[in-house]
Amino acid sequence: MLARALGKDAAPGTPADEADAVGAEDLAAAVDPAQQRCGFVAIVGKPNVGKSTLLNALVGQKISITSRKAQTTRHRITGYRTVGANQFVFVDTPGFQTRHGNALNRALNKTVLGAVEDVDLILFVVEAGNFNLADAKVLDLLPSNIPVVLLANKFDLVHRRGDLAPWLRSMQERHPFAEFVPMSAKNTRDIQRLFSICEKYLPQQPWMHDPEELTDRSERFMASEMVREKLFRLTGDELPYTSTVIIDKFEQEGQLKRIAATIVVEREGHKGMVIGDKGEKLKRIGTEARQELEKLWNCKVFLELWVKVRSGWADDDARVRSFGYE
Ligand SMILES: Nc1nc2c(ncn2[C@@H]2O[C@H](COP(=O)(O)OP(=O)(O)OP(=O)(O)O)[C@@H](O)[C@H]2O)c(=O)[nH]1
Ligand SMILES: [Mg+2]
Repeated sequence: MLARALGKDAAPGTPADEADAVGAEDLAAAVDPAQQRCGFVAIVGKPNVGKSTLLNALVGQKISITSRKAQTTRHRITGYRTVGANQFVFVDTPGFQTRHGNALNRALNKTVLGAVEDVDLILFVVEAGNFNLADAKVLDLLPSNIPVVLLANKFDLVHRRGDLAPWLRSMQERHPFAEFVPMSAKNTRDIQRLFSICEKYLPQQPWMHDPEELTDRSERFMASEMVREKLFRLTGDELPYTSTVIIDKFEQEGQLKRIAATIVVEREGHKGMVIGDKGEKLKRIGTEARQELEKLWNCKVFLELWVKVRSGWADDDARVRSFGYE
């Protein structure tokens, strides 16, 4: 189980010293199970609208990787947060792919469809003031029996805020949204406000997770994702879509985690781009991923990276599955 770092289990926005004073065990003991509420909140939208940034802010710790490039998230990633009597199970999803129909994109879209079934609330994320065909395709997928909140993210980038009123009215005609929330996933106050908007949709039922628990994802998964994030952030545009990361070794030696991972790319030319001049790029990817993992786990990490070419993996259903995509 990947546990929450100390001091992160209190209500969002609570100063760290107060957070420490209310430990997770106290919290669990203090809330009568008859009063507890617990439910699933799915975060969906087209690529790059800020879904994972939002998940991390809601969970209070970085568990889902983010980047300026589309197709960053490739899995359903669940993050937990308990605030007062309410336990939220947030579900981050890949951006819904409408461009290419290769095996990887089909797997990503299957993941999105699976994630919106049986949830209590859907946060449909768009960029404030924008709505195009890619957004419309996601909206079409949403089940009609689940409440949907329109989350107009990146509100900080909207210069003429007065223009948003007619846009919101036009959105009202597209779907019977339960609520409209213009906000920024990077703004703490907005995140706090979002908790109070979402809590009423949680059914009254005992919590499903220890309040200290953070995510359903394993440490191995986190390791491969952090490497992939650095690969996304530190390489050119063409590379991310055709590369993936697999973990070859994950060993615990006392307080040290020893990890070996392979970055899989599609072409020989891509290999050079990942390795860089005199291995500089690969070294930087490794260093930044290691630092991120040490912060997440609060322990020392030894990370060894390799690069391998597997032509056409993203077009090959069996290979896409073998690399851990649904
Ligand atoms: N200005 C601004 N940028 C934001 C906000 N939220 C997210 N971003 C940025 O938007 C980019 C995409 O964020 P992600 O969280 O990776 O987006 P995503 O929807 O998860 O993307 P995919 O996983 O590829 O579908 C990143 O560069 C974020 O820093 C926001 O509220 N304001
Ligand atoms: Mg994402």
